[in-house]
Amino acid sequence: MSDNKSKSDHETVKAKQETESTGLSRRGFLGTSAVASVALAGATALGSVVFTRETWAAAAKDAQSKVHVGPGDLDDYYGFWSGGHQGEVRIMGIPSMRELLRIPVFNIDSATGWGLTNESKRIMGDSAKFQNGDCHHPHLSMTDGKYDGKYLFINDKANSRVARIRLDVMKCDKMITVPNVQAVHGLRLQKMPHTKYVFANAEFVIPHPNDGSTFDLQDKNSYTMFNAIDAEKMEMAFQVIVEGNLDNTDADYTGKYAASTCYNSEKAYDLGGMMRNERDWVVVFNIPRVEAAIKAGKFITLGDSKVPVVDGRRTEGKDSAFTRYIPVPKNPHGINMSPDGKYFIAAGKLSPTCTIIATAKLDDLFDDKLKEPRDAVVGEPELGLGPLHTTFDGRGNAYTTLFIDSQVVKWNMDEAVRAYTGEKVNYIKQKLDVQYQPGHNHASLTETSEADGKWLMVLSKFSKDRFLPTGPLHPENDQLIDISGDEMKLVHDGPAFAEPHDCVMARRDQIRTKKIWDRNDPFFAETVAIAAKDGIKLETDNKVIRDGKKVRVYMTSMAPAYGLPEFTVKQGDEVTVTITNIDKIEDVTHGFVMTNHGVSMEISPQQTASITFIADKAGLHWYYCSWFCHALHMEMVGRMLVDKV
Ligand code: CUK
Ligand code: CUA
Ligand code: CA
Repeated sequence: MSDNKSKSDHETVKAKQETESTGLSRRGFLGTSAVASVALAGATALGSVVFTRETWAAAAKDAQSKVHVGPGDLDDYYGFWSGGHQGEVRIMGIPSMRELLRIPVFNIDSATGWGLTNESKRIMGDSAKFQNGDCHHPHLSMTDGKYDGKYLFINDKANSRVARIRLDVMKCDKMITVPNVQAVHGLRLQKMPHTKYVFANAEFVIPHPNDGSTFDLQDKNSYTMFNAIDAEKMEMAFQVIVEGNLDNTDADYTGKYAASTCYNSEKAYDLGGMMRNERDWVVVFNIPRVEAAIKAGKFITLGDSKVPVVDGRRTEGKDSAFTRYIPVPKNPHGINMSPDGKYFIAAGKLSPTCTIIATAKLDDLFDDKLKEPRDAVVGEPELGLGPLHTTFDGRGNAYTTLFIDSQVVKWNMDEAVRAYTGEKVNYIKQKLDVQYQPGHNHASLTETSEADGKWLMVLSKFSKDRFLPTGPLHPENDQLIDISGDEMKLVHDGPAFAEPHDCVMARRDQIRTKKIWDRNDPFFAETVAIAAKDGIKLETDNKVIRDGKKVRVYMTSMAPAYGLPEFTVKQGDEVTVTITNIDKIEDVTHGFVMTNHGVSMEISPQQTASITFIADKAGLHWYYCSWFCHALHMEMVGRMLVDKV
């Protein structure tokens, strides 16, 4: 982190910029007596102004009317939030900030049976053995740089996975583990001409092969890889070996380039080592060149994996065909493509700057027509302390979170580019305090060509005093800011459970969901195929099929009764209960819980769901419907008799 001297210099610059740009310094506004320092546990003292809850409540009153979505009214935007190390995706209504639904992905979910049902276990594949995940980056598929309403993709850092959610039914339908890497972190999608690839950064450097023979990260066989996944097939497309490590990523509006930040160019294993170099870099990937090499058979594979791998490292100081490394101040974090397609913007984190890389210079960069890679940089605005992520309003402004300053700074991109050439121009438009320590921020439609500059979400990592105390563990604070006018206005505090790293917002007309399931939906097609082999017609049959020690119980459900009020099995049998909900009425979801067996699942209208368990306890066991479906929902029950053997 910067030393005291450079920090105080920076503070002066900051205060000056505020006064010049907005004519209203927040210090001046509050009076110096209100200025206090807030210490962040275990970190630097923060030069932040403390607002009281009362001040904020008064200031927010007018703005609050904007977020009020009355009973029965609908929100304008869908928000998709990552659940962080909680492992799920959450659907929010914006601007009301009402939580609409949760989509279990990398977690086990008791309500829907995700991770318990056979359908979800098939989707999770080999990784179904893991009961945790750590998702950061939810992103929506695009056609022509606009959301197409098909899929949401999300990473799992904890177990190196990428999952896909179908937006028509809001269920995870594919999940893959990225081979030969550890910790899939940054994830972004190809925007043009459509989302053919999901780009996913593996963060940590590991030895290859990772067979226990070495701990050494400096060896040339220790590296990490940039990964491209075929978005439609959800299979690995290719991997690119890189120098250093990889953090965040984004893609451009031509479909040609992706760029990632690297904070550990040192390939170090500890904090001091990772901060040793004055500069790390942004690595730019030339996707058509990678594709051409693979097509020409110029690739390797690693271990058991058949995924084509190309080497994007330098050899004897010379860049590979596939990559260019652009030095940026040490330990950058977020990277974001502006909606006009002009700039990749890398956030400085340890540097108070963002680095602006012009996409117009990338062809020359790869054709070696620039004197040096830094010539692709067209701006490096000084913004404040701890810049982490940037988002855009589609009117030429960028909004960068300042983790250490606990602020969002609004700045003008073209003015920052002009300032870099020496012109006297103040690109800082406003700084707004947020509560507290923001990570990602995200403006409505910001990562599409339709960025509309209406709402800004700021995902604050600390909530401290903003909510009723909840013990040592606090919620995060997702703050909604109105950016439709010249000035940013905070309008809502939204407590969130651990830990939404990132979110996206789509216009409500861009998401088209099904009201009930199609009987031929692929989500449960394999279960339907098994039933067909048993000669079962799922919509009408209620039958028990014995197959050695395996028993398959088929029944329907229709409010308020199961097709089978009882069935009998033998102790030790492996029982699969398959239920088809023949209700056709929207919203009439049934459940199935076998008491004292760890069995629970959702069966929505026209869905088939199945779950397998061992009937290891002789006796009578009640099963019941867990989703309130009818006035006689409590009576929607049945009994399993397990014969003692
Ligand atoms: S990361 Cu968490 S605040 Cu995973 Cu996108 Cu920056
Ligand atoms: Cu069926 Cu409750
Ligand atoms: Ca570093």
